[in-house]
Amino acid sequence: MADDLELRFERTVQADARIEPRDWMPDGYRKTLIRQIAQHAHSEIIGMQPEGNWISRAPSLRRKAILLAKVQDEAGHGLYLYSATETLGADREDLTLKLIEGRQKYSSIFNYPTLTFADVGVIGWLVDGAAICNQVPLCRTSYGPYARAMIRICKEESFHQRQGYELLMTMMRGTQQQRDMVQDSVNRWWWPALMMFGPPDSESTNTEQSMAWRIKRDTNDELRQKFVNMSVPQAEALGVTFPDPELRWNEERGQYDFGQPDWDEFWQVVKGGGVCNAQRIAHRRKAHEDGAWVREAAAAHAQKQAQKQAVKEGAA
Ligand code: FAQ
Repeated sequence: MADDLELRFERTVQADARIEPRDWMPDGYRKTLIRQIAQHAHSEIIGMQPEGNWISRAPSLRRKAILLAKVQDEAGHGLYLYSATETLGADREDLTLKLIEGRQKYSSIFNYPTLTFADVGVIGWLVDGAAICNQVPLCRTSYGPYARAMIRICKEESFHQRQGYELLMTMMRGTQQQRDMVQDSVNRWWWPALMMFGPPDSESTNTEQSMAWRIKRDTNDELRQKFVNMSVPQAEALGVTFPDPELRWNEERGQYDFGQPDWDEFWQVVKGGGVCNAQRIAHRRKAHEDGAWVREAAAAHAQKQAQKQAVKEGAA
């Protein structure tokens, strides 16, 4: 019986069909999905902070409205993803506690500060750009609810990327000071954006198994290369450069060669030692604590509704 279930699971995965919440799945598959989807959800929620920092100081009403909508979209992405973890038996409250107690990770990228408004554009272009590169293949991930959430998320991320690029094009057509702000921002975000794809394949602990289960469809290095290939022509069109002396077209490979990010810095940020880690978690913790009364009110309302329903059914 157990063998039959395992065989059916393997066949479904190999046929590129979807595993659904009520299907049998190996424990490791369930755990891996909860780990990855929860980290992804936490990233969307913590990822609201760096850009949220600029909502009250956006340079025009138009830019403020765009930024507000983008940050709200990220909240929505977090919620779709928490819902996907719930289909696997995870508890949202428990995941939130794991995040604020530092027991679950979120993307390293959100531990860097946003120093100027150009950072809003560069996050849209490079951070959402890297997210899209990573997430488009996840629309074909083997777990149905995650794959379906990713389709919607990718559509919205692609709008985010374009709004970032449009903001940067506007700044590049402005004054020399604005162009300098854009270049400075690109210099600060380029390497952290490359780190978003995770450690080099040789150091990645999860890739092999995740690819065998078709949760991940590409390795970290493959996606990083794709992102570099995609970003260089965009930088040229914009009129900025990337801070990498090793970056050059390799005719033989038909791809760009590029240098490696500082992996010691990456691990330090992942372990909580980045510039903004403590601030991001403290902010999330406060928002969670401040929202306790809303959750209590919602739970009390749900309980009351259930009681009313029970009385109604008893009377019928
Ligand atoms: N940061 O074995 P691997 C967004 C950890 S996009 C922190 O290679 P895996 C949109 C990894 O968890 C950002 N930790 O791991 C947005 C593992 O530790 P563990 C979120 C990282 O899972 C834009 C260890 O290192 N996107 O939010 C990072 O196979 C703008 C070894 O690594 C996703 O999460 C990192 N960068 O591959 C929002 C996409 N990289 O868990 C607002 C879905 C690795 O064993 C504004 N996730 N680690 O303790 C994935 O595709 C994968 O999980 C990877 C990592 C590619 C991130």
